[in-house]
Amino acid sequence: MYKAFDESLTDTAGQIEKHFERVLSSFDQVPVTQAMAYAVRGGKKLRGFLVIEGARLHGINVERAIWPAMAAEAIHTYSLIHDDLPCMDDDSLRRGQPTIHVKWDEATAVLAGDALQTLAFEMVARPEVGSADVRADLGLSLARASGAGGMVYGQALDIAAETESLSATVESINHLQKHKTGALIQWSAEAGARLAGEDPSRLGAYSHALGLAFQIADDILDVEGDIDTVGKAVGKDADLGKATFVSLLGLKGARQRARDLVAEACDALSSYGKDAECLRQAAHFVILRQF
Ligand code: GRG
Repeated sequence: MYKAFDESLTDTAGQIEKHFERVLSSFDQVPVTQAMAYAVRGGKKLRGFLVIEGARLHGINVERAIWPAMAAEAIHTYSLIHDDLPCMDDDSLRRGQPTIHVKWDEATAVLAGDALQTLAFEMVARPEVGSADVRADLGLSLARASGAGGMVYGQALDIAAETESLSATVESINHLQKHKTGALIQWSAEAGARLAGEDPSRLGAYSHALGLAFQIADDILDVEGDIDTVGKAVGKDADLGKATFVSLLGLKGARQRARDLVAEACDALSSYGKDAECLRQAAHFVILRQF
């Protein structure tokens, strides 16, 4: 059932990795650039896939879409590197491999994250991406999605919530996750419409629901997944006494909410018809994934 999506996701991941190799090999090969190349390897590349698939829906070819796809993955990878640092989640394993501060050191991890963040803005500003208006729109929206009103805000709320789990509600977790993981997923899905200079609201509605379903699936994996398959430590939320969709809704309730969100995401694509089948399959994949 998920063949078209599976093939497409694998193919996209390969193309994104190849482009990263090309771009990163143009820098002096020092620990920070080696750490960047190591960090962008592996992972599902779901955000890059959303950019390329959303672009295809709007008639934009992969030669243009690959740059914002790399931007989404560069911001995502920077967030993972910094999130794994001892001052944040303190993780030693990511994608089944040692994290950057473990394989190199903390300074290299901070700098590799910083440089991936700035690389993302270089990627959307490249002339191959489109007109100056399109590039400015992509850069502005990416800054908003990833910065103090987006992902960083969500991360700050998450850190604060570690000490305030008693007051957490489904609404407050929705708000936190909408920013922490949702904002970049939403930017990724909307980028294709932005590349075409078109209204991103249908892809926005799709990815808003998708982002929340993704996070619920992540909370479920933290409870039910095993370290070898997930590729990172599991059971951390419960150990820290953190409020999650699972702790608030229970496993059954969280699964049902995720299924409802997937249905909502698919409904938002109805006007695209059959062309959006791959994005619908992506929504189903997000809650069935094991890693
Ligand atoms: C440090 C500014 C800053 C932000 C960090 C998103 C985030 C904010 C931290 C990541 C922590 C985390 C594990 C969140 C759960 C959701 C998530 C982003 C999972 C990992 O994403 P996948 O499954 O990873 O897409 P791959 O490895 O496939 O790329």
